[in-house]
Amino acid sequence: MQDFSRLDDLVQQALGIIEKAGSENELKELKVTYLGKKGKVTSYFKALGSAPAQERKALGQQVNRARQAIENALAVREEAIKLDALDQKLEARKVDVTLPGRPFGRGTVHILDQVMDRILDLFSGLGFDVVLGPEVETSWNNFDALNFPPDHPARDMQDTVFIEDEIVLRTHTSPVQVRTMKSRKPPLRVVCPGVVYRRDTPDATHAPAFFQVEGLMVGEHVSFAELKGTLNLFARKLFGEGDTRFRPSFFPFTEPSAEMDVRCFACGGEGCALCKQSGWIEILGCGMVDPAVFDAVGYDNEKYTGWAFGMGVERIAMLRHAIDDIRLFAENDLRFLKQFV
Ligand code: 2NM
Repeated sequence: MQDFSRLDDLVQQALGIIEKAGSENELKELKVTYLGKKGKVTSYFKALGSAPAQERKALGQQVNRARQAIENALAVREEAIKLDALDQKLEARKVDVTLPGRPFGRGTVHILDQVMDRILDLFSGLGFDVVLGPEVETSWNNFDALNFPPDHPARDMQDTVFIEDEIVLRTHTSPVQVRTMKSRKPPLRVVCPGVVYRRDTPDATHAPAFFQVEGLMVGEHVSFAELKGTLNLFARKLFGEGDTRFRPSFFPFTEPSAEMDVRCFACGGEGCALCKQSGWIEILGCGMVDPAVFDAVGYDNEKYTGWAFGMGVERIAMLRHAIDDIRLFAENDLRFLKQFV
């Protein structure tokens, strides 16, 4: 027979123990101890049957309150234990926001891209569109449309990489201009950057793949004076305020054709190793587009004239930065690349 007068003491004792429980497992055991089938509080429920009938209701309510109090205490303690565990977990992997960041190894823009970007920026500023095209080309786009005669030495397998009979790796970016002329009407101004391929044995000044920028302007009354004015402006922006000169030259796709030189920026024209004692440095080839090219792309060559130019980006970068071997650009040696940040 249970002594109901001791139930309150039992509850007080239980609350004290639950308060000090350190784990969820301990709580589970305490729940069994007090509220389980053979639990200490449960035994009071069992004893109600033999209590005097007139007291049974009040005693029943007392036991219910006891159970409720213990259930509440268990729930409160369980919540507290869970929060403690979370706190410990967070504390264990606390982030110290005052630590300096881990150094982030940043790359640098490749020197060829830097030079290319400057060249393209200058021409963009003059209203030229930047146009790209494929590196695998038809020989028609690469040679025929550009007025290369059928027996021209550049068409030889010695000089050009052939993919198939009439398919080549482009030897210049001029085929991009051919494509542009076939798809647009004059007037137009475009610059075409990209890789080109030639069958050369690599040495300090030759690479089998290198970068070019070519430019083309077509319209009515477009003259050699604009060619000179534009390219002079370009050379002064890139190489400084020195003189320039144009020497007669030859290209299949231009007539007349010229080679453009700038005053040697190393010696000022006195003569030195860089300019091979000439006082001048060659930077690009250019000329008035041959009417045969306009014929090939379907432009009226009585109505339209144009001029074009082409330059090797490696060569410009080598001159500007005193680099003496073209192979350095493709070797990915960070000691070389990091010099041009
Ligand atoms: C050069 C020199 C001179 C040139 C010509 C053309 C085209 F497609 F309009 F005919 N594109 N590029 C050209 C002219 C390229 O490179 C030394």
